Amino acid sequence: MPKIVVIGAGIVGTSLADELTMRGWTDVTVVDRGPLFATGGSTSHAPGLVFQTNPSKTMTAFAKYTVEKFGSLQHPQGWAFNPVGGLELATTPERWADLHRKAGLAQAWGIDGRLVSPAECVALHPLIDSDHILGGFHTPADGLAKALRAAEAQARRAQARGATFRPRTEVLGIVDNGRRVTGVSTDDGVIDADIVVCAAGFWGAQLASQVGLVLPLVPMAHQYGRTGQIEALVGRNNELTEAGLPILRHQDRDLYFREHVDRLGIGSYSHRPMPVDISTLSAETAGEPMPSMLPFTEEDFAPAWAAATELIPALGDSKLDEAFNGIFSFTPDGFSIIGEHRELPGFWVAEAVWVTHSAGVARATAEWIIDGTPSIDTHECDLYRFEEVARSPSYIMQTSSQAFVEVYDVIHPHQYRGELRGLRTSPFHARHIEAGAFFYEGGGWERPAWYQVNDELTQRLVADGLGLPERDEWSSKFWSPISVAEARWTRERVAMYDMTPLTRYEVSGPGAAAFLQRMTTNNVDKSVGSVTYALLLDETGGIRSDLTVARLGTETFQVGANSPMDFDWLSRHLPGDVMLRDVTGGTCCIGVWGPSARDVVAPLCPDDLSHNGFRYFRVLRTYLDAIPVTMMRVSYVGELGWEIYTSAEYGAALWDLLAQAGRAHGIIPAGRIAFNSLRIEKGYRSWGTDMTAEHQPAAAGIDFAVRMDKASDFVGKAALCKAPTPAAMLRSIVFDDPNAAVLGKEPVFVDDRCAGYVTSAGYSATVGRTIAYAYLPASVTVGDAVTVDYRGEKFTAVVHAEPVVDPEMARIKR
Ligand code: FAD
Ligand code: THG
Repeated sequence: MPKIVVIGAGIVGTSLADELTMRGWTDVTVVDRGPLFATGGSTSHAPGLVFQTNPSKTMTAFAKYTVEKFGSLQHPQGWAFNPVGGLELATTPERWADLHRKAGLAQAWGIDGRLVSPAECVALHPLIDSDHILGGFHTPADGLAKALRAAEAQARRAQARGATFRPRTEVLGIVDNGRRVTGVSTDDGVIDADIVVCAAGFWGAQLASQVGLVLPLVPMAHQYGRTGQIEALVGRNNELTEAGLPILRHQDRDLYFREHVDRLGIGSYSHRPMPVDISTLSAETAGEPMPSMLPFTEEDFAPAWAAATELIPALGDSKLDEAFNGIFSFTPDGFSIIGEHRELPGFWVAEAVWVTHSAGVARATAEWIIDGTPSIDTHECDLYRFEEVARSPSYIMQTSSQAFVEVYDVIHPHQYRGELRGLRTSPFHARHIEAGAFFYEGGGWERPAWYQVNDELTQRLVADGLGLPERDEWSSKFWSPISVAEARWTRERVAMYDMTPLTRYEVSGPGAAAFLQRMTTNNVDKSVGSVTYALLLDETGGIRSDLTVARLGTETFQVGANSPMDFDWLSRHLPGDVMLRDVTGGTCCIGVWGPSARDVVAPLCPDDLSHNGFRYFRVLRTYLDAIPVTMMRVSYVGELGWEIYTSAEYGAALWDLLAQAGRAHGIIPAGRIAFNSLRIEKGYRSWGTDMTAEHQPAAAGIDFAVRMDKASDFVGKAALCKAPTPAAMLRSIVFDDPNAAVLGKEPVFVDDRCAGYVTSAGYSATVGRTIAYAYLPASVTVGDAVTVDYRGEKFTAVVHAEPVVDPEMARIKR
């Protein structure tokens, strides 16, 4: 049995010890610098509010498990979880609308919740003044975690199964043998281990840096205080129950509240971000009760107090009598960080985890360590999700500070970061700006969403009487009707798309073909010049990614991928005779697509670009005018045309060449929104939303890319052999109302029962309706009617045969 050392006996370390030993891995030693169980880490003073609903399905699942598990824990002093319910308030129309969206999220992810009137808010929580309240969202199963009791109860169970806890033992370093981790060195000697899990809370980044790992987290101070006795609370609770009123969020003023018997606890995010420099921390916290507590800075709390007394007049002239600036981790995207160090096998991290998500994260980590794959999709929390730029200290600090500022803000699903822009630009960037591009940001890249120059086409659409959808304010954000004109123009004429941010790798060497055969589901060992659409599966058959594999030479492939996690996954399996190189940055790509694409490109090319001269899903190295290019006859938008790659220095010339040659054919630049709507029309999935490791190919409707009969074995094949037919399937639904718009994650109802959720959506210029993908029970089939709840509004839609546009492939194959 492997020997495991867990660094940190906070809520994460203790929960992990429980989850590991529960699965029979009982040789677990948990080491903490502090005493047990009030170690002095963040867990020691977490007020323990657990609001389960989160835009992320995964985070919600983590929280659900925490509620379930903590609810069943036994502790001699009393409850570990008190389901007092949760109440989020709206005092602005924007928040009230957003709570409607949140109610939809809760339904989609299976959390019980209800929107309530101001009067009901007061009935639920009599201390609040309903004057400014527009309504609330009540979730009866949310509540309070007693983090220290939960930690201790889980630790005791682990101990009973054989785990050891070593308090007052500080880990000074990680020990390895040059190949993998072999233990930790402490102030009390070396402890041997086959596996070390860093669950050291906000100190984790420092420990991980010792083994060359960047953990993008920032320790940040956050203010919490308790009032003196509040008259109105006297007699409501006793020391045992502690609280009875729902935990409360007043997000418009960045506040939350809970009861502590007859006093009120108030947490505030309304202050400036207060990142903590860990190297000076021990000096600053000297004299404080805990190393994770900084002295309270009263001036930062002033606006919070004013807002609190306004909401809760019963606070009257009481004041905070115990308050502190507590420290915990923020990350650039708000997600936790879980995974194993690629270069130092055996070293794992489970970091930046709230009490709320702790049991879920611990379970996923234990499954990952023991079974090799977590049972739910965890890509949002993957240690290797970060682009290289996102691991720079400056990026980590700025984005994590922004995450703090925005923690309670109303965040639009398409909202893109405002800071740190312009980091990665394609060689066409100057042209985009000239054309009036509105940029989205993704992976550090500037990505045109639409181009203002195309507004003229929008006017033409209107003049032709084709109409444009009338979107509400929310769905019009980060959106433009110009995108509809761009999409339409792509189907009717020709457009060029900047595909530079599409991640691509060169895979080469004597073992390249065999390697890709083993890693992917399709047969990629075909002739030089072939392109194959294939999937990366994990060992359980879950979809890790979808790729295009282009064979450039006998031993050279170009792989079109989705995220840094693909690079990580391929790297972990890489044999010695194969080289893997990310070539995204040094190259660029323009997609030229539309019925006139051949007319634009063929005259520039010495090779035969006719339908039979350059067939669909083939790749060719050639020239366009004087520029060396690699052309791939592939189209994610579902039109005739090519992805045209060249190295970065030729990029600007290539853009100008195509724009010039295309002028006679009416070529336009087109952006991401048009791109997305066209690929949805065509039935193409986007990894990360329409499919994740939670789905097998059959559920996602892409089993055509799996060759169960290919000669070589591939990762995930064994699991697919045993797989039952999927209970839920990805379907295309088409809305009835031409003005209906959804953005993703909305609940979908069949016969008035929530049966699934939307994954992605786009307005189809071709059918004049919004088309969305949704996971629905397998029994729901083409022609069935469904209803989607969009921020409280019900839209009807019908399940449509796929793809909605061009099922005969006539547009592409011509
Ligand atoms: P910790 O509890 O910090 O545990 C890490 C442990 O590692 C510590 O015990 C530390 O001593 C040990 N350690 C570190 N380095 C070493 C080393 N080198 N050697 C040995 N041991 C080491 N979350 C919620 O879900 N709901 C809330 O309402 C909530 N409110 C909060 C309010 C405040 C004021 C604060 C500060 C946090 C709040 N949080 C809340 C966040 C939550 O407290 C933390 O995210 C969570 O407790 C982190 O747990 P952890 O086990 O990762 O870290
Ligand atoms: N271009 C390239 N690589 C990529 C993408 C891309 N890799 C990541 C992602 N996008 C992969 N997604 C798809 C999805 C569908 C198709 C291509 C890439 C596609 N599918 C054909 C179909 O389903 O009709 C495949 C037909 C076949 O298997 O022959 O074209 O955009 N370079």
